[in-house]
Amino acid sequence: MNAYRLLYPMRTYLVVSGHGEEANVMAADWVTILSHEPFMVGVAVSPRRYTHRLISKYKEFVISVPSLDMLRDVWIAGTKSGPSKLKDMNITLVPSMKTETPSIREALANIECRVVDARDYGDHTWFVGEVVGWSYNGEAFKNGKPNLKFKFLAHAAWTDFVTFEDKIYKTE
Ligand code: FMN
Repeated sequence: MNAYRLLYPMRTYLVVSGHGEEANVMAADWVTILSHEPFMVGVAVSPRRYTHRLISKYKEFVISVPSLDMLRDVWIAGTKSGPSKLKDMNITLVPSMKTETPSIREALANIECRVVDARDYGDHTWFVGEVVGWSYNGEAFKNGKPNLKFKFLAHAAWTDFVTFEDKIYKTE
């Protein structure tokens, strides 16, 4: 068993890179918030990914938040390589607010990033993005928090995905 699975379940995201004919989408679990002000996020991308080439070239990426309803597309994004996979997917790429890299209309949110740092750690590159724009489904993020009815996606093991129970446990 891969020891990194001890950190699972993890959320699964889509990373959009490139634009026009070169636009590409891959699945990524290894995504995190790094700073609130300014808002910065990081994603670990293997140099073997087509996405790595596109982020390195354009210095931008968009983190899209899929729902369980997008699982088929997430799986294609995470198992096929290069922009040709988009013709097998049911997503619509739409212009972003601030980046040339497009957003995904069907996603619950799109977080537009400009690369401010890229550093290799072992077999992945850690791309740090400053968030320059975002868009989201207002029903999926009502009253400033995620609405769990929208089935936010998480990853348990290679082919196994889960979503959150629609129940809130309060601390007080
Ligand atoms: N690859 C990474 O480099 N980083 C990740 O965080 C990552 N997470 C993944 C999560 C899931 C659920 C799946 C299915 C795959 C993940 N991958 C990750 C693998 C890439 O998504 C996969 O190699 C993809 O085919 C790369 O596409 P590309 O070559 O078009 O960029």
